[in-house]
Amino acid sequence: MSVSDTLASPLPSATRDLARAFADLDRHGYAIVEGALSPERVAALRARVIDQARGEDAQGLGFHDGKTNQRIWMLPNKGKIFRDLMLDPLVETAMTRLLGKDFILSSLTANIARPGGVPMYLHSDQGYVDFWTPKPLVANIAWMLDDFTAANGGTRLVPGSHLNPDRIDYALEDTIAAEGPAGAALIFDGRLIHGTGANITADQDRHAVLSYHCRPFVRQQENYYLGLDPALRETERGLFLKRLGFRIWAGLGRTNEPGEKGPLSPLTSPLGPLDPEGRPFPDT
Ligand SMILES: O=C(O)CCC(=O)C(=O)O
Repeated sequence: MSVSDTLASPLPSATRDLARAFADLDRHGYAIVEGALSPERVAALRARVIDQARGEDAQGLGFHDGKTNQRIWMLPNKGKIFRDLMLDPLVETAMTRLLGKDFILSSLTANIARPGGVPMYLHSDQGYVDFWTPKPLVANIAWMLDDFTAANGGTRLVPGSHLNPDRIDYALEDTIAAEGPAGAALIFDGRLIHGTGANITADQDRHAVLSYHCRPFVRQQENYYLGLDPALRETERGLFLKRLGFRIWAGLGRTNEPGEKGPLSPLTSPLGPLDPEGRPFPDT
């Protein structure tokens, strides 16, 4: 498939047909899956995002991009509703297809694009890799918690740019807005050029949760080894811990435990320097 093939076929629109969505992903680098979230789930997630955003501002900890937009980081710590979203069957299916079955979470964040927000710089989510890769190393799902429109900051993207090995600079004029109804999931290849759109409405905030994933040898955007609430390490599901990367994969991520099977635990007393008889050796 080439960039010209992409340009020759109609651009993706919202679909409930997963086979079509995956064909859109291959050809255009993105797909819009309609009805990925029920209206009840959209309402519950949206309400939590709004409350959390206000709560973080109230504590003076809100993370703001520019004057208006707000990002909420580390959602795995911020409610079971987000941890359940992380393990949604659509995530499992789409990310396995794009990144292989051992994909891990890179970050789980909310992004609120508010009126007056300027367009985010155009980038690919694997832009820190300074060469093109024939397969994606990372991939993203933007869960639409409002209708996404060109006016309210629907994600701008350059269709087919995932297939362009020449890492050219794209301009806003090269982009289109991803549009879809609340509850849709915008799935995109990590090589696709994109960015949050400008919200030019008078009064419509655009809410999204972004489930960003990577292959298991890529450094994650959020550092769960340091940042995850330690209580969750004790109580959460095995799959949750696997998706955060708390397992040995292909020999990577070892501590001192030999096994490759289950999630690793933090070392409470790491093995230190020993003398030949196995006694502690002074660490001076
Ligand atoms: O919120 C959006 O529309 C896209 C955000 C984005 O581009 C990103 O997080 O990399």
